[in-house]
Amino acid sequence: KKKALIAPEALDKSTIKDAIVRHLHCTLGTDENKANNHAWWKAACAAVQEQVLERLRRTQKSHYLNDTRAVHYFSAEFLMGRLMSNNLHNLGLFEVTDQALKELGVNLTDIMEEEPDMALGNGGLGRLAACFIDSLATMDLPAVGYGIHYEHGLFRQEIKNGAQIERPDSWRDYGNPWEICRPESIQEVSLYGYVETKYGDNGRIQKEWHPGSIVKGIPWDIPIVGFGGKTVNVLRLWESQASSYFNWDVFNAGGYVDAQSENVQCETISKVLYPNDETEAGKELRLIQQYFFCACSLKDIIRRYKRAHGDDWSRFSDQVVIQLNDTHPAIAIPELMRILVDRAELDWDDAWAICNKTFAYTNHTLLPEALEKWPARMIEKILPRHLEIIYEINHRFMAEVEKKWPGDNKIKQKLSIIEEGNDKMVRMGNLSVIGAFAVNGVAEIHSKLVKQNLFPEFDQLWPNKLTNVTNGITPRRWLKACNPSLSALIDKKIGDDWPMHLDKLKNLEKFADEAKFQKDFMKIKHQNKVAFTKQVKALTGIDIDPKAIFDIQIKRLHEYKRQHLNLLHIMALYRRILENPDYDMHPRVFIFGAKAAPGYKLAKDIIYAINQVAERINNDPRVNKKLKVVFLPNYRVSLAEKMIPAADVSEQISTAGKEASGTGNMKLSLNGALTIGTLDGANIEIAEEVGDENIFIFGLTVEQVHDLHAKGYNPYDYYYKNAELKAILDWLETDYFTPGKPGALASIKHSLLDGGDPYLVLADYESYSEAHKEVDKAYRDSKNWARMAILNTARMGKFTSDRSIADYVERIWKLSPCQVES
Ligand code: 26Y
Repeated sequence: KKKALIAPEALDKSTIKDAIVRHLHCTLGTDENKANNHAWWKAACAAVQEQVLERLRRTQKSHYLNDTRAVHYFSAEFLMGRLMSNNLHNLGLFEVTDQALKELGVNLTDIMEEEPDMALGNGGLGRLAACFIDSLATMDLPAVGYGIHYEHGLFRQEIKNGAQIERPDSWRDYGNPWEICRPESIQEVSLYGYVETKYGDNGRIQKEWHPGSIVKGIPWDIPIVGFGGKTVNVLRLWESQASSYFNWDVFNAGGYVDAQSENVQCETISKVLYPNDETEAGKELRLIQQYFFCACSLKDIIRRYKRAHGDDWSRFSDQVVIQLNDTHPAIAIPELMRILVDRAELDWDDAWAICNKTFAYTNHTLLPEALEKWPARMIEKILPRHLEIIYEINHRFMAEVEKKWPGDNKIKQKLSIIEEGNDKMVRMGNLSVIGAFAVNGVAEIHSKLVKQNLFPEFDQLWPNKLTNVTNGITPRRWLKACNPSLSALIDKKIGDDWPMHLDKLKNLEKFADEAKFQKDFMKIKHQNKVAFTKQVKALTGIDIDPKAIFDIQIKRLHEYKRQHLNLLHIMALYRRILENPDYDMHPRVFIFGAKAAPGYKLAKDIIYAINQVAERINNDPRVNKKLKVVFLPNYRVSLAEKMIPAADVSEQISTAGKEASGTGNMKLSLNGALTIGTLDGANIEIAEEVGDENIFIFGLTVEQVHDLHAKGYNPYDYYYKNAELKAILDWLETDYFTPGKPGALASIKHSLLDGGDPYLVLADYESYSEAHKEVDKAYRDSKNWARMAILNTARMGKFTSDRSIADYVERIWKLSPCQVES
């Protein structure tokens, strides 16, 4: 008889101890005396994974028996970070495992450091996908995440002489204890070749794609444990491999080595994550990556659907909804059409109706350089049938446009999936809007701009298609797990159900003025800062004072995010102190974490500038009682988890209208950091929630940015008007920060003056500098600062990813939870 699943609360210390030791012996083949931290970590993971897999099995059985409708989250990126702490917390096994390991003479915090980050994403979009699948499982919603099993995730960043160096990331070198290979679900995907047109006996034109190459997709499943441990969904990631039979001929003809080189090509598909975000490079391999994972995932979905419904397609869109995380998986739209029309032999209109009820699309950016466009010729070469289908979709859509706007060729040109020109381009954004039944932006302001500026005509054509779902973050990882002391304090004050119902943090408001609570809250912040100070020392050798204000900017490096605005202000403070040693300010440590896309020259120059300015300031005894600058190398999820609990100030300073939402802003505020920020993205909604008196807003609004550009922006106006600003910019051209290398930082100045300052750094400088004076003043009123910090934490309830998911469910997915029997 099968042993019943042990409820997590019934798993006691000795059971866990036994399981860990058993895995140390039987899975790792070592023993307590020989095991190092890495072996202990693996054994502990295996013990946890046992619990996870039993719950996964039950979840899958429940979903199958209930024939549930499910959401399929298609994303080229999942930035998962580490899983151990998260899984332990979500299973409710953290404390007891900590105790069990203690008795074995092992420290849980130490062994968790052995886990490499799963960095299969660039930044916000990838981390959002990770938070969303956490919430989906937590809310007992049937969901599958689909993506790519990159062999190398986002590069590891090293800083050498101030400059970024990229090193390969190898997250699986010593095996990943969480993933399960599923050879029984391997799929095959076609590429290249040509299309044959045939005439069937019913007079119908039939298209047959004769592929030039076939690739195998091997699924690796990562269990996603919901909080409370009832539902365990999966993240299914596809690894590419050469299809063995396809190369058979070459093989027999004595082409063993040739066959191998073809293998290598197939296997490169899932080799590496493209480290660009926001700038599309138009690389063929990237398009192949996108098609590869979409085609594998669709086949997987259809196999599962057919198991329950056979060849009856009429219920497909009742059972399946596919969310496209940006346009990266948009090729799934013509792929589903191909399957329905060419394979299942449905009429075009019936097939299109199914497609149009299946796909929904999330837009994450308005920046023109991030909107994906593929050369039609490239699609034709790799996916010849898909290009035909895209043309057909477009042809029929153009007829609709003609009906709505007769004779208006301008509008047709604008809405067409095809951008005409010497090199025809396929606009994936337009394809997505046309193929999806719902399109959403990721914050109120962003969704408004998507409607007004990006897709206004689509909004007129389909007034209910475009909508908003404001982003969120999982409070399990971003408060409970990363900030255990603050979590314990909150538990004590308001009970421990806030991780599931983040609105309950509101109950902290009434303690915001209570001296004792303020003291407890700020004491935890201080302890977190002390702990972080040690990390900084270990990672950089820099000493920082935990009594200083920790002012943190963590995000990808981009001109529009304006790390250089932060830098200019740091230089201004430096200069003010040099000019007046008594310059009145509370000591401040500016801390950065940021990776630049390897080909983004100016972004790398800004990293270099931050490091050079830091070097000079940190070694200048004249200012060191007041000012330090730290650039932490290799910013990633696990580093964010250490930085965020230690932050006093959160820098969210993008040019208004450019940051779609931001999610780091939510994490920092949730952990009691005060935001200095522009009225951009989710900052606006954060300000609405926390109240204007608990946030430092500065700079031009979206409208003012628009007006300034319209009337003609001249950065030199600001340069000549503001003596301090001019002095700082000129300083960049000297060799003060780069001894012996004058001009090494000049590219920043040039981009801001002759380059036209596209992100209005100079226009916002003065307002930013004034806002920082307010921050400084506010910090010195420590009681009021404590109150503001508490109110930030208390009022972040809206930004749980559970609320985002609830919005998606209600507005787009129409899903119901499925209780898993325990
Ligand atoms: C086309 C390719 C080069 C590309 C690859 C990655 C383009 C964009 C990206 C990633 C974009 C991204 O991370 N966007 C961010 O999404 C977050 C989640 O919605 C937002 O909070 C954030 O404002 C936005 O910049």
